[in-house]
Amino acid sequence: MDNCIFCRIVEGGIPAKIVYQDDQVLAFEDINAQAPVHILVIPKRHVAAVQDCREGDQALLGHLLLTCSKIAGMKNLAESGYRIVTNTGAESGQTVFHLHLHVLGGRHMTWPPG
Ligand code: IU
Repeated sequence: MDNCIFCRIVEGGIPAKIVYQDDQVLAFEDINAQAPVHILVIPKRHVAAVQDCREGDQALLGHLLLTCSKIAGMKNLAESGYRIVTNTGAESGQTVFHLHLHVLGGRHMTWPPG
């Protein structure tokens, strides 16, 4: 999508600190980190949010979650624990309307989130 900032990151038009990618997904450091580790995992194909996914996206959604787990391992978070978050819709706090999973770790997390 032309006006999507994460699509532009996928295309290389905007720089990002990429930590992992394959043919389907890209993972990069969040520019406004909320924890010592804060990585965004996105599909390379534009999908606005979870609610826009369909039956045919099952494998992609699973791959996104497994990529979060892979990144947690890369960042040595597997033992200490970490949080995976995806905001869906403006009321939830979603500000970029290209599906992304936040992987947050390296500090104690509280619950419930605000
Ligand atoms: P949200 O769940 O849609 O609110 O998360 C969007 C995230 O994207 C947020 O944490 C931003 O700091 C982050 N981000 C980024 O890493 N790079 C960008 O160019 C932009 C937003 I715009």
